[in-house]
Amino acid sequence: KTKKQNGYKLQTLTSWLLKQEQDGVIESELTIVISSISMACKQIASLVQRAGISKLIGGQGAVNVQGEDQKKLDVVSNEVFSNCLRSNGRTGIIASEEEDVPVAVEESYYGNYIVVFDPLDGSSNIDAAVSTGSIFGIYSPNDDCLSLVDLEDTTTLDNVEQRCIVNVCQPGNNLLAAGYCMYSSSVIFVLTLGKGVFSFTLDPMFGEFILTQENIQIPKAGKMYAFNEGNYQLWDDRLKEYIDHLKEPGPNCKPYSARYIGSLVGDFHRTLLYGGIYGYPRDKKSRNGKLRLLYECAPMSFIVEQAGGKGSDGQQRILDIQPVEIHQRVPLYIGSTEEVEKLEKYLS
Ligand code: AHM
Ligand code: MG
Repeated sequence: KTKKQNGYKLQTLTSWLLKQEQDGVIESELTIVISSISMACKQIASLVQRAGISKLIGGQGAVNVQGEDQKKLDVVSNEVFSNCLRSNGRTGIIASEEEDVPVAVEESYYGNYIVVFDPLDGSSNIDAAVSTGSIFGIYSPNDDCLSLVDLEDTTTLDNVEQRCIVNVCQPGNNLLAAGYCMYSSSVIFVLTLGKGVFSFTLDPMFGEFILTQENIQIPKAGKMYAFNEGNYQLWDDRLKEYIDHLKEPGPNCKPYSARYIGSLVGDFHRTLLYGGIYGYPRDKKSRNGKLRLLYECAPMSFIVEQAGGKGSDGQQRILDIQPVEIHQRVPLYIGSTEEVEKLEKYLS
């Protein structure tokens, strides 16, 4: 009887966060930051779902019925994310893929947390209604960094801007929380507070994220690989050998299956649930790969490690890398522990 009753008990993201707060996993202030992010994700989900229809009313580069310029969805998503974070009163600095430099939140609303995010990753998929996602990471301000900056020194960069850059450039090891929201056949919000990985599905009937998976563990190994093989000829020979091995693993072994959406959130989410490996390597043209350390690779690596997997640049743990600039790129290999370790052996 009790079991059946529990089956009907839906837990929302809000009530789950409050429980984490009660259990001492997070501070109440962080709950507010995460709630505002989930609010931004709900708004972006609705924008993404209506993308085709909005285009009919006024295409990009065109003027809509109110006479406003129609903006690209990634620009609008950035505004939605920034506005939610600026108005929560708990965020101090925000850094986005869409902004050249991190920005300080206006003093009246100033808080302590630093939020890094990619508001709409994989947006080239939008026109075909293929999965996209938002990615975020949350840090507390780094006091060591603050003391490095002479706030009286106006001869270098603008003070505020410099303070922001120094504060944001933290290794993934310092992350307090990270997550993503996938806009796909379902809208799924995946979150870690450094104690396991939890997933919430947006219930379109109630407009609430409902807890659907607790303590997600990535399979130790998995026979799916997700790389953009169109770049094969530009890759290092050792990487080519690794990929060739996946296709021809030996006489009695089945080859791996290729799966590639070209949308990090979607490719990562599948890898998290089914196991395998996702990779965006460096190549002859892009010496550091394509993906950004701060708001793509580090949050995803924090999540994968919390699920028992690995995130690597081929040599070292992504979370150990100290960023030197905001939009720094790094090669990324992420997924099941055994698969990432196998790749590291090939590259070493
Ligand atoms: P974006 O931040 O400009 O959207 O680019 C990131 C995306 C990832 O979602 C995806 O994994 C990758 O770029 C795909 O790149 P490619 O088309 O080179 O395979
Ligand atoms: Mg991106």
